[in-house]
Amino acid sequence: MLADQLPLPYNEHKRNTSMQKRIVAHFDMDAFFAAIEERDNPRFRGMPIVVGADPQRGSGRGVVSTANYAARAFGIGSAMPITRAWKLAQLAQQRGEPATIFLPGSWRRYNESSDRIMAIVKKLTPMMQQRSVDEAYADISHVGSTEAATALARKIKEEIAATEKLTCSVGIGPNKLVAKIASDFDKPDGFTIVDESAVEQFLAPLPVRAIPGIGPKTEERLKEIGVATIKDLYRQSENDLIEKFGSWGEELYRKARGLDDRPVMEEYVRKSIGEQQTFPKDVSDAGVVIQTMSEVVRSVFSLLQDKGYTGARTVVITVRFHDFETISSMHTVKETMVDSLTVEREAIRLLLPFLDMRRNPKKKPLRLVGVRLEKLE
Ligand code: TTP
Ligand code: MG
Repeated sequence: MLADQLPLPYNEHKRNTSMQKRIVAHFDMDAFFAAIEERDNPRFRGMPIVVGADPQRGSGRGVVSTANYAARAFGIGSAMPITRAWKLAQLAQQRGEPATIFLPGSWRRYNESSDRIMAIVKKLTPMMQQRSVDEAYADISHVGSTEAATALARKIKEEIAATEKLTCSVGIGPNKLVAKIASDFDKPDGFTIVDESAVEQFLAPLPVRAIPGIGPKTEERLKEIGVATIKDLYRQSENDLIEKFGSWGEELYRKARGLDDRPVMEEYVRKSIGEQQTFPKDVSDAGVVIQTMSEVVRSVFSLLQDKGYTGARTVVITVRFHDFETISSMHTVKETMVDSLTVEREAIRLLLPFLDMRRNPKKKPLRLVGVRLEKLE
């Protein structure tokens, strides 16, 4: 009865769980940005590639966006400081490995590729939800069996490979949680099917970090109570977990059992476009900061036009000080801003207080500025 009053996606979901077996697929592109670079630059094929900040021969700032699997073999990975990646690449080269190629990355190409991939998934499985630039869930319960789900997911994987010349890893499970863990299980180019009856067996030997949401902090705290694998986590009582982690403990208890009833649904995706720029050195000179902000705005605005938008109504600026304190400030205007100069003016107006006593009384140098445009038209 209550179900009748719930919004449609919940009704859908209720029906799926009560009348038929629920089957969810998760697709995750392999080394996405780096794979695109490898595809688009035949001379780089097979070589270790890192996409991210400029390493400046070891004195660069910023982080690795991603590395292909050849570079991961050297220990390089996402979010690592670029200086460390450079060092690891140097060490590998000294061991006789090939030189690693560092690339700045090109969001435009990555977005275009992402759009085409998502369109393929959507065409073949309308009940899909994009999770990030290179990941999507699809509820494919309607096919009725794990075998049929496997065939459909294979078809999607093959179509992505044929049209986009990129591989992805696929996970199939009774819900989003298990599907996601499964897609991660055998990367790259993997295809992992976990039937409802095999969930606990599949999860048991995996490290707790395999559960999305468990990062280094939770991992460390779980270690304190002797929990390293999902099997160890499974053995904890719900009360003990709640005592230690509060409501997060309750979730951990469910996750260890592979339980998850979040529906696959198209989220309201907030459309926004943004970029940021880390200074080569921390900057105190207001002129330099303003100049850089203008450049970032121009670049973001041209990206916006390339994506087919005419303008935006909201400007969000971000500043990061040398000590990593990061602050955003935003403004929404009544009339859509349809030229770069208007956006620039707004962005700089928002920026100025961070360059004087108003919001920067200690005169802290800046490390980074960024701009994001929202309410796109
Ligand atoms: P991921 O899917 O996390 O990573 P990946 O596709 O590079 O590698 P994997 O084979 O393990 O899936 O992220 C997708 C893209 O998002 C990635 O190619 C680059 C970008 N990204 C960042 O820019 N910074 C980050 O910290 C992470 C994790 C990803
Ligand atoms: Mg990926």
